[in-house]
Amino acid sequence: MIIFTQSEIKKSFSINNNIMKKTAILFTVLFALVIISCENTEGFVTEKFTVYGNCGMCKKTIEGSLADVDGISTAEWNMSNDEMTVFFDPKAISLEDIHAKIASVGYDTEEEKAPDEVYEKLHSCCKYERP
Ligand SMILES: [Cu+2]
Repeated sequence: MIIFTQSEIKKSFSINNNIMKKTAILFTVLFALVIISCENTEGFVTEKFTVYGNCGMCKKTIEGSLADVDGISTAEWNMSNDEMTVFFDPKAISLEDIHAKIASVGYDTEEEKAPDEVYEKLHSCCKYERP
């Protein structure tokens, strides 16, 4: 027969209690991190405009020009109709700057023409018909 002394029982309870507390703290921290990592997109706007291009490689380059840019949440280019959709914070980046960034990697937008020398360096299958 196993006999626990009162102090042993107390000890085992307090260890359990400690583990529970630690678990609770861990979950609180994880929950807070999840909330913090959710981007606050208050004030963001969606703009749609034309970007000229051809293929999936163009898509990668066009969308890549706006990846990891401060203030831009999502950027998607539709290969079938040349339509660009950008969800961004106009307080952090202007629409003109967005056009300029796309043009800088070789793609003409309806507002901004890409530099000829950058366009010339595009892969042959990506040399879209310039507007
Ligand atoms: Cu292409």
